Amino acid sequence: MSSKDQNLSAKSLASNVKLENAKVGIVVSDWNQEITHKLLDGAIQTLVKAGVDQEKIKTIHVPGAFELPTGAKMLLQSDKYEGIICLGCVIKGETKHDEYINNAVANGIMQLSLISGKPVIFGVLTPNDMQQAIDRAGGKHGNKGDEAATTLIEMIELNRSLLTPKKGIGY
Ligand code: INI
Repeated sequence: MSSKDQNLSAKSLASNVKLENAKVGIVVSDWNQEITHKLLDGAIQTLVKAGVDQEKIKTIHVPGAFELPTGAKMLLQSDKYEGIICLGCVIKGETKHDEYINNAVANGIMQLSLISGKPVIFGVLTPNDMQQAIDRAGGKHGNKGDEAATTLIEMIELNRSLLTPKKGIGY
């Protein structure tokens, strides 16, 4: 189903996952902040709803989406967080600027996640125009920040389930 017909937060709203005792980081880009701060609100709301203590959510701000991977790396280096959400909004312009930023950010976030072994979630909108961004930041297509938080919760749960030694398994 294309996003044209889909509320992208439907999955998040249906989720009953609970996450106890988690410390998580959020990196938010302040470029297009009328959008990205709505993504931030959605992410925090979903984390809190899932049982994450608001005081255990560390939010840092970076100037633009291009700086998201560096911000995420700074949080990961502190070794305090089980996972990170990166939030941004890169709106298509007249040049290919957006493509360079989006590719670099997606690659940077994936590399960080693979190298750290921790979830680093790509919560970056890549719309063609401001209306598409509004639709995905609490508008008719839901809130991508909410969706990113649900993905983080599921990935932390998965990581915990694999790290916790199970009785009777000798390896
Ligand atoms: N950063 C964004 O997050 N969104 C944009 O739409 C955007 N545009 O359009 O240029 C943008 N540019 C800034 C970029 O992310 C870096 O902050 C800048 O290039 C400095 O490294």
